[in-house]
Amino acid sequence: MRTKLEIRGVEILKGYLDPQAQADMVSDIREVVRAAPLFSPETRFGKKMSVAMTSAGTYGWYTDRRGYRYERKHPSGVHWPPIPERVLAVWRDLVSAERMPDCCLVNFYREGAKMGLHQDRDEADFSWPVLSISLGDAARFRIGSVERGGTTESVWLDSGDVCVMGGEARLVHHGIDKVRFGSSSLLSDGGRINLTLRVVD
Ligand code: MD6
Ligand code: FE
Repeated sequence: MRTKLEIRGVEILKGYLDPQAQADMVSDIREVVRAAPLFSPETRFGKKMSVAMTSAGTYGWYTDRRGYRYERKHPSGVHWPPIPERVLAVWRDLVSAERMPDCCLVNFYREGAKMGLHQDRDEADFSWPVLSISLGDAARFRIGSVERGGTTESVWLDSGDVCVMGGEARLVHHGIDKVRFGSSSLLSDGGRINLTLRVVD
């Protein structure tokens, strides 16, 4: 069942994708990963991220000691594959049919992976929301404020949930505390995929 939740201006659409739509999207992502293999980059502080990632679209998000940025090519030198049509359809339905996202970042969480509190602010234009799609194991998503520090609230994101971070909430701090590894049967070897769609420039 689809239900809607709002936490600190972040919209969470529980159960947006039904199980068949989730499985179809996983096969789309497997194709993206075949063209642009997952890698675990280093943060600008030189620490290897626990999350593995890749991207689709005109730009891919990238990080190393030179900092966080968008790149037109995968580290192997190939262009990022196109954003799958079924992924774009979610954006079209919930954000806009006029402006498509430039980047679909694919984050893959293996056992023990997490993501610290951060803001999505490497884009040139914050007037567009960031939309995320969760697939596979459940994860505890923490939401803070636009400013650093202060209190936070958390919510469990399950497979098929979609999250829209726009308007006043576009720059709130957020992160993944932990993944309940093996809680979903969508991915045969367990783990969690999160897709984030952004307008970059
Ligand atoms: C994740 N998500 O769910 C990490 N960013 O694995 C994000 O960092 C995120 O879910 C911007 C908007 C929505 C998100
Ligand atoms: Fe983020």
